[in-house]
Amino acid sequence: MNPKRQSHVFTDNLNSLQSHILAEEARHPHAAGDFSWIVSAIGLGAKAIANKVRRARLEGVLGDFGTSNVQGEQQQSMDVIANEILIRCLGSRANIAVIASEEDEEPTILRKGSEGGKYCVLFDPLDGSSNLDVCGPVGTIFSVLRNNPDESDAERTVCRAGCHQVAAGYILYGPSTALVMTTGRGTDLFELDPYLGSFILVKAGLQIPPRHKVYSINEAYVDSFPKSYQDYLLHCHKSGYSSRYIGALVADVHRILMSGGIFLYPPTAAHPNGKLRLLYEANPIAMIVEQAGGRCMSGPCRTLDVQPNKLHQRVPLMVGSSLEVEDAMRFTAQD
Ligand code: P6P
Repeated sequence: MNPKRQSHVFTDNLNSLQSHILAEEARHPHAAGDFSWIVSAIGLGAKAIANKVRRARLEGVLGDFGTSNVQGEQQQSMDVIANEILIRCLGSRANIAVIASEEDEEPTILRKGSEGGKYCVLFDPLDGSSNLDVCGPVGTIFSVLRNNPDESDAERTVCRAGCHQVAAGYILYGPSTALVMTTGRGTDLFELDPYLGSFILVKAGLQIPPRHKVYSINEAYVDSFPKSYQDYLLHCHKSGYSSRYIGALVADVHRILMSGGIFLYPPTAAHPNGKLRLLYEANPIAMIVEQAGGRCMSGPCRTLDVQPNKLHQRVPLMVGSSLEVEDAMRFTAQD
């Protein structure tokens, strides 16, 4: 072959999110393509949200919406917009039974099991949205569970331990738009090619370095952390650690997924059970990180084993490189 020609022969194939999921489904003969429908809806919603995020200031949709969500937090206009986009994209998928959002007090029942509702999708439509006002990174986080057709109560249907998730992922709206997802067979990274309008697989089977001396925590609250966390931070200060904190969970976790390190949101005076929500923030992040060789704890428990009892339940979180989390647990395990 002409040597010049060879330089144009790609060493790896061009795989989109869609073709990657279809290939995954082909491994499971019983899969009926249902799952691809959900992933394509999430991918469509992510592209629509990315477009809105990048034009938010030009379209005058930054800042407060003027209402509070069920958490009592000021809703940003873009929280409401992103929430509506995801509901419109997911609502059209005939195999989704229940959707639940950080922005809505109750889950929404779209259809029963007997009407084809096979899955439940939970999401934080725009995590860290206050970063938008300063052109900072924000994200969407999603979790997919199987529907329980014998359970009539929507909240009980989605209040399942994170180990039952069939898929989880996030989209990071930063200098590029990255989508990270797992279906329980490793964690894969896709990047949105704005010219193709597709998420392109750029790395399958991400692995978090087991150790990296960077911790991520809001040290402004250190006086109200449990003493064990204060002792751990002193250990970090004396052991040559650096600190990074973006204030958007997806962005801080993505840094850890790419380079390693540890993120902590301990119990504080304002949030004695932790600030982050178990079902649509901690659980999907925990599945993603564990599938990439990391660890995720909520107090003394593995996050994915915590049994939820409320849709908007909060938990403390300690997530990242396996050896970094193990070091931190030596301080906090007795809490
Ligand atoms: P704090 C954003 O509001 C968020 O829910 C996460 O994305 C982020 O990690 C955390 O809260 C930041 O909280 O108290 O440090 O501002």
